[in-house]
Amino acid sequence: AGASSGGNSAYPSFSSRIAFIIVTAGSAVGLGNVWGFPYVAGQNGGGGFVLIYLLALAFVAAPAFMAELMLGRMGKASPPNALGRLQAKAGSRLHWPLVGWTGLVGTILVLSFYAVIAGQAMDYAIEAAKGGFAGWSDHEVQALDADFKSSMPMMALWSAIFMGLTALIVSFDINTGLEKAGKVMMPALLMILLGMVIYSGNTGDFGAAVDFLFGFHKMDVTPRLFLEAVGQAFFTLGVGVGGIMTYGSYMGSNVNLPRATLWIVAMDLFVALAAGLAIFPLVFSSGVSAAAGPGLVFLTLPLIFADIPGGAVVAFAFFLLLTFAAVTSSISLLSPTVARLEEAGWSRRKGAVLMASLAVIISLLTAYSFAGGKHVFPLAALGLDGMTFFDLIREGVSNFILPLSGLAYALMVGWALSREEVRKALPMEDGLMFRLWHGVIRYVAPICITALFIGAVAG
Ligand code: TYR
Repeated sequence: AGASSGGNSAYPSFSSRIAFIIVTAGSAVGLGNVWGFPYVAGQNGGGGFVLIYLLALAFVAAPAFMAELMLGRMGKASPPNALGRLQAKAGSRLHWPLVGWTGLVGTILVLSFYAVIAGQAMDYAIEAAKGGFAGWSDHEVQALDADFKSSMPMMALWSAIFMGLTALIVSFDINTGLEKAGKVMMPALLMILLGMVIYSGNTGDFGAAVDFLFGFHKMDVTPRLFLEAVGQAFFTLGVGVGGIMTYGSYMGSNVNLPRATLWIVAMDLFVALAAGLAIFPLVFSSGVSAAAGPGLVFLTLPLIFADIPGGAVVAFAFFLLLTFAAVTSSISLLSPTVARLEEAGWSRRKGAVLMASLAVIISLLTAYSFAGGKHVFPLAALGLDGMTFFDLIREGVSNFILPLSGLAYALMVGWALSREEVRKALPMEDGLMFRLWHGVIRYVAPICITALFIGAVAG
């Protein structure tokens, strides 16, 4: 059973349009939205960064996301094989499957740090359930974070638990595993998030949060800022590693692809902004720094939960939200390699266990980066001064693998496949919307991504 390498009718498919949208939105909505967006926006000064991020989302990442879904639905196989088929169709001599293989490596790299951070979220959810952070001092909150991050066995254990859960869900067929998980966790996540925004709006400084995220502030516009904004836009949608292509391959021909894309991008953006509006009002009313960095949700939020009314409940809800967001994304990250192994005759269960174990082993590099503190720079010898393995993996994936794959997708869809073929695959009428998107995929996205890299190298 399951996927064979032929594009036959036995190829699995999500059971309905809504199931497809929920599961794929679950993939997009992840740690990148709730943990990543607030801290990256915070570090980069708010408003201006958010504006560039929105532009990058609209003109580069979302059109590329649509292209990736389309490639998946056209290719109906794991990313390397789907792209191999499309290469043949386009009669191209370039090696398209290479982009698929790079993506597969990317999925495991993302999982390797996802597992540690999701593990910390799970650990904190348990801490919150035991009575929250009520009355904790600055020192105690820092000690909790430091305890977690200094203990390799603890991080490895949580990483294994998180990946075990992920592998369990992925080992079922897609309608039982991926779909059920999405249908339970996504609505729960949205409810908890809305509850938090309302709570923060009443308890914290909502005006300051809105001004920070959407107001205009003087800031330095550097190539680095663009790279971060574009990287965040790609990461948040999950474009570029083949998770989306794999979900696209399970998308029925009855799904309106452009409309589904709009829904998913809108939901992803909504969650990122809502996470910002849940976190920053509390940050500003408590006087902690918005630029706290990756520790924002673990170092800063518990301090705030420590002295607000109902803090324990809010804390538990928040870390549960973070965990759900992570799981609905990690199952998408594990799917492409498992699909590829299925094509090689493996069972889903065996494939899921093998790839999850690999992710756990590589996650030790992230754990080591945390345990060694910020001051261990094992890569200095390579000229990557000031970077840990975690930094290297996170930035390497979001700022390089994702945009470069996005560029490859844009060139495949915009230039190598024929315009008619692409239009019929979506399908879209030959109207303004299609022309706009096709123009963006053909010119705007490739030019922006290329300019970005030139800027990053030169700057
Ligand atoms: N989009 C997810 C996030 O924002 C990360 C992710 C990346 C998920 C690629 C899936 C995927 O295939 O956290």
